[in-house]
Amino acid sequence: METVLQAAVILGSQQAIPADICGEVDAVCLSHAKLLLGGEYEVLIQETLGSIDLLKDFDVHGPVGLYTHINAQIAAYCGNHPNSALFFAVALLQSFIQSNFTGPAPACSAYELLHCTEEQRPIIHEQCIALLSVLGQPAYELCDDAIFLVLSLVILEIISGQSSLLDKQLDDIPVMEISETETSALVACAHWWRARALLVQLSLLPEVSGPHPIVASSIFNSIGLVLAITKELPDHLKSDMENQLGISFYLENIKCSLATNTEHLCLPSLIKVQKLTGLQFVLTGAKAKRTKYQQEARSGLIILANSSPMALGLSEDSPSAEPESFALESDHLLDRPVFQSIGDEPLDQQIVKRQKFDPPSGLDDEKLLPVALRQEDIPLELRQLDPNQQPALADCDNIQLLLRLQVIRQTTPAKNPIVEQELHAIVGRVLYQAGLKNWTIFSRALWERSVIETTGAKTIERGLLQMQSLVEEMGLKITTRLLPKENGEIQVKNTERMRYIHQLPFVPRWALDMKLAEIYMSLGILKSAVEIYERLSMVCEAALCHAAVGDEKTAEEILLKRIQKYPNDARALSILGDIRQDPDLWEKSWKIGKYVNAKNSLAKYSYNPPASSGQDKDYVSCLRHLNESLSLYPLSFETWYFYGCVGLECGKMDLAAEAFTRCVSLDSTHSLSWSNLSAAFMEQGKLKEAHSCLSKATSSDSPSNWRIWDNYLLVSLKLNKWDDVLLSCRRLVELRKDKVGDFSIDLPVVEKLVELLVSSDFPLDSSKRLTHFQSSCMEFICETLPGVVTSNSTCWKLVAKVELWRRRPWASLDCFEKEYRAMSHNPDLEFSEKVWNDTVDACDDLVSAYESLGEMEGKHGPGSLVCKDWKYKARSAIKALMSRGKSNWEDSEGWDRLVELRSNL
Ligand SMILES: *[C@@H]1O[C@H](CO)[C@@H](O)[C@H](O)[C@H]1NC(C)=O
Ligand SMILES: *[C@@H]1O[C@H](CO)[C@@H](O)[C@H](O)[C@H]1NC(C)=O
Ligand SMILES: *[C@@H]1O[C@H](CO)[C@@H](O)[C@H](O)[C@H]1NC(C)=O
Ligand SMILES: CC(=O)N[C@H]1CO[C@H](CO)[C@@H](O)[C@@H]1O
Ligand SMILES: CC(=O)N[C@H]1CO[C@H](CO)[C@@H](O)[C@@H]1O
Ligand SMILES: CC(=O)N[C@H]1CO[C@H](CO)[C@@H](O)[C@@H]1O
Repeated sequence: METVLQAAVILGSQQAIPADICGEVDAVCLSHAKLLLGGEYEVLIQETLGSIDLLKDFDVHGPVGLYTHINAQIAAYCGNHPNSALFFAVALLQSFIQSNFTGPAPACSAYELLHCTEEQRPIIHEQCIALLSVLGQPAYELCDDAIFLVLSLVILEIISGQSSLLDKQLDDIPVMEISETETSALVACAHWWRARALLVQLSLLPEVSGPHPIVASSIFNSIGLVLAITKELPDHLKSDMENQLGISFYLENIKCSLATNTEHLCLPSLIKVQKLTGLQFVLTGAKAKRTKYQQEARSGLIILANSSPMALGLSEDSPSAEPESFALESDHLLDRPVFQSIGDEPLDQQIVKRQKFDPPSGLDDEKLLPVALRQEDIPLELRQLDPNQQPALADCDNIQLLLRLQVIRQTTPAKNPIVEQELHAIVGRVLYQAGLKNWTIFSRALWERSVIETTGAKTIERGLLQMQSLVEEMGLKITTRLLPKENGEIQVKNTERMRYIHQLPFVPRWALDMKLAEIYMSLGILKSAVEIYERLSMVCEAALCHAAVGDEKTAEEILLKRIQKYPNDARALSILGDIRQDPDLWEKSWKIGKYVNAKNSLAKYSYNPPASSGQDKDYVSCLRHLNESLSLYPLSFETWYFYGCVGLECGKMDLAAEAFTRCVSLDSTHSLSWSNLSAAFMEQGKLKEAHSCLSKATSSDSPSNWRIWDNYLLVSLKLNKWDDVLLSCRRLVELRKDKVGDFSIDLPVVEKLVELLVSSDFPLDSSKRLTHFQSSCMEFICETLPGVVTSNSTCWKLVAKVELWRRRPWASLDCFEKEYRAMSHNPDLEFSEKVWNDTVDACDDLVSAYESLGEMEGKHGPGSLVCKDWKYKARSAIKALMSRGKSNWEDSEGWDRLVELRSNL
């Protein structure tokens, strides 16, 4: 029965505890669950600490000593009271999040609750930071109450029965096995919370690294997790809980992919969660006036969206303190567009292209952003919405939209104006909706909006202003109000601020500041950026700022100071190595902290040593470094890609194939990886595999890369896959026709295609249809080709051949006429005997064509002829050519041929 409580706590929803359950569950558990859901973490922590004296007899023995001590003190409690221990861990984690992510600041600090002495505090804090550090990267030192996160992680490791990631014995990356039937609900809940806690820990690191992302994502990839919990629920609650937990699970799965930089894996989960909540939405064009001052409506984008009644039913009980309603229009900060005519604005071609629309109509909802090109493509329910007064969305649907926004941002190149417009449309849908605003969702949407605005030249100032005031607001030093006002007595409660914190990407308070600093940097405002980094004690980032503007000296100085004070900061060492290009520093960084980027830098150095080092390119060391880096952190797409390219380059095809296979499993839309993978397969003689990779490559993210199509052509040719040969020919002509003219055609291939086509039967009987190959080959040869190749006689002959096969002798004759015309207009005719010879050939061809085709049945059916006066036309062609060649070629062999032709007629 306690499972009901655990599930409710995972959902963060009071509603999820049925009223009639009170008599059936342990009273302590129930009261703990209520404390958690009421945001009273401190009370729960204090109560639990009453029964375990955590830091009793604690003597300082370094980080591992602290870990061992805590572990020993708490293990028995976890064994005897697993439910309470889990609630305790949750309270610790939530309390940590409240202090560092959401606020408001809790009334007393962790050390007060733990009764630490003044002398103990800084030492314990330092040791906790060391425990939370990962592969040479220190966790963020200024975070508050780090001990809470450590405690929480320890307890969760114990309950879920997993080996610890805190005491750094990382030989094998543990793989999670969660099974619907074998795993108990309690352990499943502990896994779930542990994954959340690991993501919190990751957000304290400058770069994603280590086994933590792998453990967290293996938990969020086990769908058994939800079923392991629900199997222990009373029957009447099962299906409803399964649905709610499922929604949360997929949202968190997406959040986890985003946090671990594996955002390309998000789409399937986004689709699943959309199906679960029944969200309907679509992006379409609209006319809109953006500001009060704008006279004319311009075309823009809008998201139309609607939640299902079921999802709306899931939204929380009404918030205890209603945020005061406030004017979104508050002038220059938040002007809101007014929409007119929806769906009949032509969408920008680029948006259409980005979506890679195959059929020109209809709605494909398995995309990140389903697009409706025309009004009739918009689902009926959405078409009926008032675009300026769209209904409130369920919270889970707002979150989905914000997650999609993040996925789009992380998977598209920065500063693409089309993408910015799409993101604007998403944020707009979340911000401008009827009804009350949820603090977390609304403040996140405001933040996203200011991030987008800082990327546009026109809106950058406004964006910065918004961003600054949001940052101050989160620090509770308010100047310009953006968020709902917290009137003295009615504060936004911590529970409301904490709601959905595990579904939305984590943005710790300092991350807001960091983003601001990043934007200052991108604008070249070095001073403000450095100021922020210094205030946040982010020495490496400050150094990188200096280095970025060419001031290596200052960068080195501050790094050296840092290393002097913290000799174990492997990241600082490695960054100093990057600035000095000094392999010794990287080696040292690897030795003391196994900092993965140090290995990557070493690999780059071996691959491309500077001339001054006197060393040669060293593939063996390069591959060795990359191998070691990847063994510790196998989620890095860039590292696998580099590994694969080096492998290809030095002929290690097995290695390259493995590397690029990993690349495409991390990002299945990366066409260069597919193409390189196929290259490795080709070398291994695996033609079929190579072909299927290329077929993936051609349908992925850069369909306009002609090299890939060229390779596809070659492989398809070898495998006699004529449909694909044809397809690649067509694409190649399209891609290259503007650039290299006639040379975009591979004639021998076209010849093969023609041979194949004319050896098949042309359906005479009108009831028989052309095969796909026949019709598209015909179109290519008879329509595309003549458009790009105008003066190549071989080519014209091929077209003529196909026209004849199609029983269109008149069109065939046309080809010969065009060929001859093109050749005889060559200005070199007078000077070059080669051209003269070729033109005589063309004339010969034309005359034979007149002879053989002229008397056939013409295009107007029985009684008509292809060319009634063919003899006359043939003669005049010969005559015209002779008159042009008279002065120069009268005694050439070509001339004699013309004379002969004339007399034969
Ligand atoms: C690194 O090399 C070892 C030994 O050759 C091999 O077993 C392992 O698979 C390699 N690791 C990677 C990530 O390629
Ligand atoms: C036609 O093009 C092919 C291939 O591009 C070339 O080999 C051939 O010489 C060309 N013929 C003429 C007459 O230009
Ligand atoms: C033109 O054709 C004749 C034979 O028909 C040949 O002897 C002559 O070398 C050719 N000239 C050139 C430049 O190809
Ligand atoms: C670095 C940082 O922003 N730390 C903050 C964590 O949260 C506490 C209280 O909520 C703030 O006082 C700290 O400044
Ligand atoms: C947790 C919370 O505050 N939920 C609220 C979010 O906003 C909707 C209205 O838009 C309220 O009904 C929820 O109670
Ligand atoms: C054979 C092949 O396609 N190699 C490519 C692999 O990827 C690198 C980097 O993008 C290209 O430069 C190679 O041409």
